Amino acid sequence: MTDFFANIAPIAFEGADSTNPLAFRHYNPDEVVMGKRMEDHLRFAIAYWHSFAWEGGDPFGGQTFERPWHPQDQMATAKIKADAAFEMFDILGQPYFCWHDADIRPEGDSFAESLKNFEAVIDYFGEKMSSRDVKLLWGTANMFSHRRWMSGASTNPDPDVFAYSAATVKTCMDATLKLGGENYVLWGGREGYETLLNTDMGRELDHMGRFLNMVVDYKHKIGFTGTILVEPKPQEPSKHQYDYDAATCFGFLQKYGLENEVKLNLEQGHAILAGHSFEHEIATATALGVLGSIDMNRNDYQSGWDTDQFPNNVPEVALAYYHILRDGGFSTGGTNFDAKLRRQSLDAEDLIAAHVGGMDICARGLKAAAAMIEDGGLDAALSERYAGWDTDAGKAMLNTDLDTLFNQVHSGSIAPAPKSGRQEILENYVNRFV
Ligand code: 3MF
Ligand code: MG
Repeated sequence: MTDFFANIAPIAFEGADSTNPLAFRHYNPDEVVMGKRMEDHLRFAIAYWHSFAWEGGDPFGGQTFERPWHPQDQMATAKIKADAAFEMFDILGQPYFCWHDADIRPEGDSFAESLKNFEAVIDYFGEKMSSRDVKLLWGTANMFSHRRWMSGASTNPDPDVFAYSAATVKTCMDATLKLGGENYVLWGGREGYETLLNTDMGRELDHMGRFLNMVVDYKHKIGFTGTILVEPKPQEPSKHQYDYDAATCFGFLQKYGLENEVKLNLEQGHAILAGHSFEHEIATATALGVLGSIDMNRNDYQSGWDTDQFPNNVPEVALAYYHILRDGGFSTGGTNFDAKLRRQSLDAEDLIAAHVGGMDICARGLKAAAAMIEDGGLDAALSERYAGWDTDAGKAMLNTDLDTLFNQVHSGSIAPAPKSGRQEILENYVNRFV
């Protein structure tokens, strides 16, 4: 037991009129939305990475937070960190959490010592999970912080780092399986380059494709039935990352024969960095059949950095869940908060309030998305806009050739008549629900 959250009671649903800052006003886990409990739709996860491992630093200044689990380079404090994390899970009642290996264990002096530390913490998690409902959404390896990864993990010019990456991912997949994790994530922050002057891009892409095939082979070998997820991001920390966005990732998966084995973990902030909206990335993944899970943390539209803020924009969140629900909702995936406090938000209460607010915004977005689907206005507008393709003439156009279409157009039997896209009317429609 720690006393970090000592004065904070478990968060309850109090309804939309509540003025209690530490209550849910929209997230009511048992409320049924489109035939399913809200908790089962949203599948919230808390990320160890930002909520417990990050210490409040930015490029201009170091640690601002003082936590009972600092300094984080010892096994004793790793356990205190785990105690505090599970205390927060008890307070928030979210169904999942997730980690990088480096978030949860101190780095050792050797691979074997790091692994020993990691396995001890995984066992400690296992004990804590056995007396609670909280589950593991995904595990992942941090292959971007330590200096060994500075030139990449699987794309490193040094084959020894490729081997070290393989060994690291094996241990993280083993731990994910041991804790009953439902997905395994790979995010390639250093899988990219700073300058093409020293980079053989074709070779690096082939190595990354081979590496991901080894990951998939290992998944089958150990009987891991969860989903392997790749998380796109265009840049930061690398100047250019190979997993740029959803479409780029799909092309990569296809080239290396993995499009039926690997899905995507999409993050709102990464979508913004790539010059897309979150719903663009989700709609791309659903169109290509590779939507896996989401990181629901937004970027600041002015700073241009990956600021990883908790969500607070209902219309944006509603449109994201609209596309997720239209795809049938999550299967193994969920809504992870890969989000951090602002570095001036020092208190335990800030950490709880941030998650409460994020969960509530998502619940409002989900309800708005479900209401739009149940009303059917956007679907009806789509059906009307594409109605021509449901006619016999429309269907025939996809099964003919340029000459035939030329003759029809040239003879005047086909003559396009532009119709309104009705964008403002549809934006006003969405506004009724958010
Ligand atoms: C970076 C991220 C990553 C991933 C993930 C797996 C370090 O911008 O979003 O966080 O979400 O946690 O490494
Ligand atoms: Mg992320």
